[in-house]
Amino acid sequence: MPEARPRVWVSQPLFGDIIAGLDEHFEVDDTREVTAWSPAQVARKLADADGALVTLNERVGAAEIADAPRLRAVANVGVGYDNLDVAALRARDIVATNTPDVLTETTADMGFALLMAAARRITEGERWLRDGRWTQWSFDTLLGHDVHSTTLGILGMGRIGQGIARRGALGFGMRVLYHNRSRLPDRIERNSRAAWVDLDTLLRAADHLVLVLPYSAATRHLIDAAALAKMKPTATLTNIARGGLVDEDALADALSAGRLAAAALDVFEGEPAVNPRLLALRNVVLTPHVGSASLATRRAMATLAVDNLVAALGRGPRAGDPPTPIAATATGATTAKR
Ligand code: 8YV
Repeated sequence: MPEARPRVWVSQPLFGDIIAGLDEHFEVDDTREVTAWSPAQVARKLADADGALVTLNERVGAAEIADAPRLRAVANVGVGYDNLDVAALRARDIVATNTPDVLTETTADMGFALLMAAARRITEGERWLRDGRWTQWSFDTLLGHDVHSTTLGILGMGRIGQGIARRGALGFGMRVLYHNRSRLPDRIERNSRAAWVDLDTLLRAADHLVLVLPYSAATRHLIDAAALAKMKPTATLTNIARGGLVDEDALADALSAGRLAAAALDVFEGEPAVNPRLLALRNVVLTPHVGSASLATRRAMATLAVDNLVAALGRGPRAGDPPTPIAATATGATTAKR
């Protein structure tokens, strides 16, 4: 009897031609429409799967794998993996993989775009114009804050943080400071034109602060009222990492009281729901978690996730190639992982 092919579950529609690469190795249970799977539904899908390809929408933890005796690999489409309980997966010898590197430059582009949009009030200006409020050119319309020659602060100096640092230093003549739990080797600091400072100094010195650090229980609400109070009232805050890093009510307080000039948020604690206080503010740029959303990069992410699943389940021409396993030290306040 021929050996039964492993079964894999693909939790969301990705690119059909890329997901088709799974067909030659596996029985594929794919998903044709964007679906909000409940934890119980995720558990049911995993129950008879050997592997799964999931996105940030699906949490996979101890409860979801409790009745999944065959599960051997979970390939996350994304570099952030706070949706996976890596310890629970490891305890069951289930390989967990993510998609670093392929999204670095695209996500750094987006971080910089958001920083500029907040500093120069771009989306606010567009809304104002579309609302028909531009009736006369005036000298002081929508005065913003400079980006060039200012101090860029980066919190979490992984690959994406380094990409933002290079953009700031080389493209905009910015002084770049960063904070990371551990200081980076000299060579990386030199390449990024960035200097390590402690968190307090970073908050006080940055004209534009960008969050690019991993989210975990240890970093939840790292940017709270006390942290925001240390920032310059002329500063901007950009978050392209995970919404839970910021206490959104404290941010709304600071923005509405003029204690912070502007913010740009691509991620939200309860996404896709957005704190209504943020929606009501004019000095915050809001985008729907699209940091890595260029066509080329999303295709590269899907391809890498497929390759990871094939490799982790030991199939196909790449059988035995190492997948991209999630790093061994999965948590930590400001460890570079992105
Ligand atoms: C992904 C992201 O689109 O990579 C990440 O961590 O946040 C995004 O780039 C998302 O994870 C899709 O699952």
